[in-house]
Amino acid sequence: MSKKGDFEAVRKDIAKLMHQPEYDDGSAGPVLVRLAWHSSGTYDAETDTGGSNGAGMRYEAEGGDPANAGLQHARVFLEPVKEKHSWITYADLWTLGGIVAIKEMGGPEIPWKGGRTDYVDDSKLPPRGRLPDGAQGSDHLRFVFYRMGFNDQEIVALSGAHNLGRCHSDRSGFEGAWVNNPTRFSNQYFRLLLSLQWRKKKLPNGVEQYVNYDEDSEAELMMLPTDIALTQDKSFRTWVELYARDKERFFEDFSKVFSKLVELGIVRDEDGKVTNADNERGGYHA
Ligand code: DDH
Repeated sequence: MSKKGDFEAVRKDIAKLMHQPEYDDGSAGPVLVRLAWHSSGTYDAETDTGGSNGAGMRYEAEGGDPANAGLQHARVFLEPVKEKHSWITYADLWTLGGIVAIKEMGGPEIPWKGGRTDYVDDSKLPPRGRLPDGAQGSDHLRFVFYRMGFNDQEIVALSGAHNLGRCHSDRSGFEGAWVNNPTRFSNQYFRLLLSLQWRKKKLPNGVEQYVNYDEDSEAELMMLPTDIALTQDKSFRTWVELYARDKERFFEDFSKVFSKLVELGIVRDEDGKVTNADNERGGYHA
């Protein structure tokens, strides 16, 4: 047990659980990043519903959303950290998990503040279907991410998270990794989007994705239809090209936009204290 509010101690313990030789590519990192993103990405700016406050994935309505299949692995990885630092809210732990994982995998430092609540406000619950569907195109990407309050540049920067991890046919129906080293954060995803030849492939389960067919590449890599859409849309493509040639700029922009992602729906006063979290009912005392 650490002192209440000692996020440094929590960060250290999250970093320690990154190495998972029995799991996927040997790291808990990618699935932790996806947990942080799915906790936050249900936000709707217009109705001020969804977002990381409330840690709604603990309950069937949100946790059982097919879009969240597989994220129980991330929650299980983090459980010992919650047991040790019981004062931290799940909403803080799940967002911080992604931030620490990105850093541990060689990515940028991302500003993060605590104070989210675990109190579930029923009027803020997001309906299912708010997260993006990989089978769609650029109109869908804009519909989903504009709703959260992001622009085209931010959509492309955020998509660079697909440098990490893989698709699992038993979770999403898609299969495979985007890059050769999926536990190392870089801009390789953007470089491969532009440099490899991608062709459509129908998997045995009927799901269509893109795979590379270059003879000289090391392994079969994949892209979702939504990833390929970033190269086909003129506005998105400009940013793909920039991030493919300028890794520093990608790291800088990714840091800003991921930080904005995990703050969606969180309101703070000038001292950084969250003003829309009911901490009496679900905050530090939960
Ligand atoms: Fe993603 N993502 N994502 N993604 N994502 C999947 C895996 C991972 C889409 C679909 C999928 C973001 C955006 C999009 C990560 C991070 C982020 C999988 C595979 C699908 C499908 C799941 C599975 O089978 O296990 C789509 C569509 C979009 C979009 O439209 C833009 C964003 C914004 C992020 C982010 O973190 C900022 C990560 C990491 C993974 C790898 C997870 C793992 O277990 O490995």
